[in-house]
Amino acid sequence: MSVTPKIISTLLATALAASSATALAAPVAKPTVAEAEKFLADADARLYKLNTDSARAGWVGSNFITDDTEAIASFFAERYLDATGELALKARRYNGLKLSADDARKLKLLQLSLVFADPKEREQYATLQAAMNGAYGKAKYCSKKADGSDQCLALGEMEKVLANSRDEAKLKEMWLGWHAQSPAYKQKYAEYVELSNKGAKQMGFADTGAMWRSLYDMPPDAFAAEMERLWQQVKPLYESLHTYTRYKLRQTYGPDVVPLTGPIPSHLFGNMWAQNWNNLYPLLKPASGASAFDLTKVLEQRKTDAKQMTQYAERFYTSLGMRQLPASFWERSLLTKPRDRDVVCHASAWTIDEKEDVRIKMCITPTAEDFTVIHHELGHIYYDLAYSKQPAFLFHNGANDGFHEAIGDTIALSITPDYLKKVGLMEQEPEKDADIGQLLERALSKVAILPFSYTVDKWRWDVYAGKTKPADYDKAWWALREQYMGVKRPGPVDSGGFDAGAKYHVAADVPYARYFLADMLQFQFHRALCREAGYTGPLHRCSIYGNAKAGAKLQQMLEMGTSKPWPEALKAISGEDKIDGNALLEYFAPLKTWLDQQNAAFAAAEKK
Ligand code: X8Z
Ligand code: ZN
Repeated sequence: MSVTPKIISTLLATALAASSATALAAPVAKPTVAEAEKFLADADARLYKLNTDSARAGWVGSNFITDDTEAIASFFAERYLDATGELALKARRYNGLKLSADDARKLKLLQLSLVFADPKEREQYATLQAAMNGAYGKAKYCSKKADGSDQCLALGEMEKVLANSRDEAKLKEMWLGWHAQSPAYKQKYAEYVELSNKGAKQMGFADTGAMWRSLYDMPPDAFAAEMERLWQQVKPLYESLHTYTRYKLRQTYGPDVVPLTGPIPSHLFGNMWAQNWNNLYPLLKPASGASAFDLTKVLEQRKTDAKQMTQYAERFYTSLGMRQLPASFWERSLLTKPRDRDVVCHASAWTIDEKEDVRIKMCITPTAEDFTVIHHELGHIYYDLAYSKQPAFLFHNGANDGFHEAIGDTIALSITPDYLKKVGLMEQEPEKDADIGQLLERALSKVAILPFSYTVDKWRWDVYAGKTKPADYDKAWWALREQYMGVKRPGPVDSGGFDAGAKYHVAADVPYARYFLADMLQFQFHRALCREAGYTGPLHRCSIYGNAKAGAKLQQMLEMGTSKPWPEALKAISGEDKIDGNALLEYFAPLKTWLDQQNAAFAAAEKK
């Protein structure tokens, strides 16, 4: 399933046609196993067909944002919702029958859907979703230049300033400029939340947040407790990184901008959402033990184009024994930002027909960050291709959504200096003492994101539960950012604001806990695949590039799709059956020791 329709199919569904409501009300005989089997086979075939139509329309809607394509995308999304809702209700009839394990799982998956009793509400829900997606893709910050002319900047341009500038006033302007766009669709979001909750309640969930938390083969409360357990495991590492970053930011921006205690202003982290601090590496790198190598510089100097960037990633997967990407991938993907039209640039992976027609949509630039993101996106694609062998469409999905997000990141953990040397991107011999620098750079994306990826949905769970009302959206958002991330808004918090909506996944209603889980899982996968490859050294130096044995192990799990509960998939690759932060902590252990030493020295110096 492609990223977008997958969300629709598993999470958001749907409508109850009036006719099926009537049919359900009539007394019916107890169904047989044979009837259930036929129902499931028919449902699978019907959803498969509708999914293809909806994926195609969604692709066009995100690639050419106009009122017409938005209407077409929402039309097909709605038809899909209609079917998933109807089938979710009908599926209840077969609960309690003695079915095969596969069929019992299909029956359960079918019932994880929204159900709209009123077709008008379903239509409104799909319309709002397409409209918010379009609004996010089109949003621009416009200001007057010195000569009086208007200058309008798209998100990508503002992100570039945040990544590279150290001019505090400029950073603040970009940050506030982007966050001034989302209030335009705040009202729509609030309405959408109400509708979505109605759909979740029809299906017996407390609200949409509870339905999201039910997607992990455990009760929703148990899932929330798991998330908290995982956060507590990794929190000390985050705190060490945050403390070290504070000292370095104080040196750069001064004590008036960066306080000694309390939250740090959010616009100083090199990223619009302060979720990835990679761009701060030049400020933060160790005085010794830092690699002089700069991948962005090499990619720029060589004028590496978007297709070549993608080919580097493809070659990693084929080195593991996986297939080449189909020719249609290269013909149909969008790899660069078009000059003449609005598109949703946020990277995504799609499968249109659940077979060979796979594509990505990404505005690739020659940077180290995009080099990683392209490996991430192809992870989705290779997962899609692998589980397309599952006969049932209902099993065409990741073991859970965290698995889907973790595959490409697992591969990207193997982008080590040795690997870059092997593929000719690094000319000199990799330094042997650059471990701390390398680990710090990784931590700036993998550790920095942890409280962010935990709390995006913590915020939404409360919004969907009705605990956070629209007038308090920003108050609650910033309370979480301050408490967990230690960052604050670079300006007053306003009851009319909608800062959460400045994040793609909120505007497009894509759940986010998946990235938190993926952060843990990718280190578990990496450790398991390195072991499979016979590697015994420190985890951060391991690259599985070219190792067919590790590739086969990964492929075997990918082919399972969502046919089994996720602990079985995790067992197949790692022997473990719990998502756990210990592999991540093991990977970063040398860095944790180093950070704590640095922080102790900084604290002593502050005291003097
Ligand atoms: O959205 C993404 C991917 C597409 S699934 C590019 N990521 C999250 C984000 O950008 O917020 C990857 C890491 C977190
Ligand atoms: Zn992804």
